[in-house]
Order: sequence, then C-alpha cells, then structure tokens
Amino acid sequence: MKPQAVIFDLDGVITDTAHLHFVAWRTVAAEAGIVIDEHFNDGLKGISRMASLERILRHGGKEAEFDQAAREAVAARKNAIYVDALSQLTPESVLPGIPALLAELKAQGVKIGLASVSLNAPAILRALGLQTHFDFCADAGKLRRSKPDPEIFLAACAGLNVTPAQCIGVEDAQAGIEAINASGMLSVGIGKGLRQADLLLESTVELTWSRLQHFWNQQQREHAPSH
Ligand code: B16
Ligand code: MG
Repeated sequence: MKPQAVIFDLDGVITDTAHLHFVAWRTVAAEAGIVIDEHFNDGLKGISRMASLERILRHGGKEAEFDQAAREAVAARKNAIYVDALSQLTPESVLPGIPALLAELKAQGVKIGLASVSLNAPAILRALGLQTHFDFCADAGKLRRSKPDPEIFLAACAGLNVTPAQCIGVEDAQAGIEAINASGMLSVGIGKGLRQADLLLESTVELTWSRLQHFWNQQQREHAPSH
C-alpha cells in the first residue's frame, strides 16, 4: 500500500525562507515604529502576506493608523525587499533529504503536489531548480481562505485528481497542520512543538520515502475496519 500523492508546503519544508521573510518584515515594521523579533516571526509561518501585516500592526497597536491603501503599500514594500533577497536562493538552498524524496516519489509513481500560500512560490521553485518536479501547484492567488482552512490542500488534491484520504500532507507551521487535518489527509509535521501532526519529524533529513511508507501502512492498519 502507498499514498497516491504527497502534498508539500514550500517555506520551511522544501526550502527555508523564514529568515528572509523576517528581515523584510522587520524592516517595514521598524519604519512603522514597530519592533518584532524572531519569536514573533515564528507565528507568521504559513500565514499570508496581508494577514501577517495585520498581526504586525496589531502587535504594535497601530491598526487604526493604516487604512487599506496604506497596508497595501507596506505589503508591497515588504515584498520588494523579500523578492530582492530571493536572488540568494540556488539549488543548494533545497532542504536536506528533499531532492532524494522527490526522486523516490517519482520512481514510485506517487504524485507530487505543492500547497504554499506564497504568491512567490513559482519564482522560488524556479530559483531552486524544482519547477518541473511538481505534478500540480495550487495557485495561492486564487485562495479565498488562508491556512488553517483546508482550501489550499483540497485545491491541490483536486488538481492532482486524488481524494484527501489517499494523500499525505507535509507542513512546518501549526496553521498548516490544522489545514491538512481539516482536509482529511494524513499530516506530517516538520520541526519541534507542532501539535496534532499524525507524524512529527525533527527535520527534513528524517523525511524519507521508507519513513513515509511505514507511516502510511501503519495508519491504514490502525484505521482498517475490524471484523
Ligand atoms: P508571500 P508557505 C508562506 O509560505 C510563509 O510561510 C509565510 O511566512 C508567508 O507570509 C506566506 O507564505 C506568504 O508569502 O508574501 O511570498 O506571498 O509556508 O505556505 O509555503
Ligand atoms: Mg511553511
């Protein structure tokens, strides 16, 4: 037995751009007189650009000072700084274990999907040299509801022509784990302190095909109807 598809989050699973997001947010937050640290930034993982800005303004008690037009200007400036920093990414920036896992999934005939809320996902995949490795990438620009809503994972399943029950989702953010669980897929969390992941791994080094296959078989046995 094996899953029909594995659907990956991007930032924090395929590559780690959290620090680049942090540096860009810290710059625009400082311009607005708001101080954020790395710990605060952890809570922005998997959260969309505008929702991240909203959290930063709330953190600084400045929500009332920024109307929609002002927010869009700050978000655009943050994105320009971030996109500039993305030029640092190369195929070397792919997290350890991921190239081997993608190759093994392909060899096994398991479909590969992407469920990132980043509007920069296509550019990031190109910079990493991975744009041809995914069978379907859900379009973050078409999302109506952000993670923890399951919408993006369901869109990835639909694009791959599989049902959630046939899939594994991989995430590094709490909101993402909740989105996977709500979609009906099995969830794999990467990193420490994630709650409710069906399988929690410390890093992508442990994210191997044999680990996933073992996990899949174990889950199918546990949930098989008893006679
Ligand atoms: P962008 P993921 C998320 O990517 C990041 O974790 C989050 O920090 C970021 O705000 C969000 O993408 C939006 O990114 O500004 O590039 O559209 O984890 O869903 O791959
Ligand atoms: Mg992520």
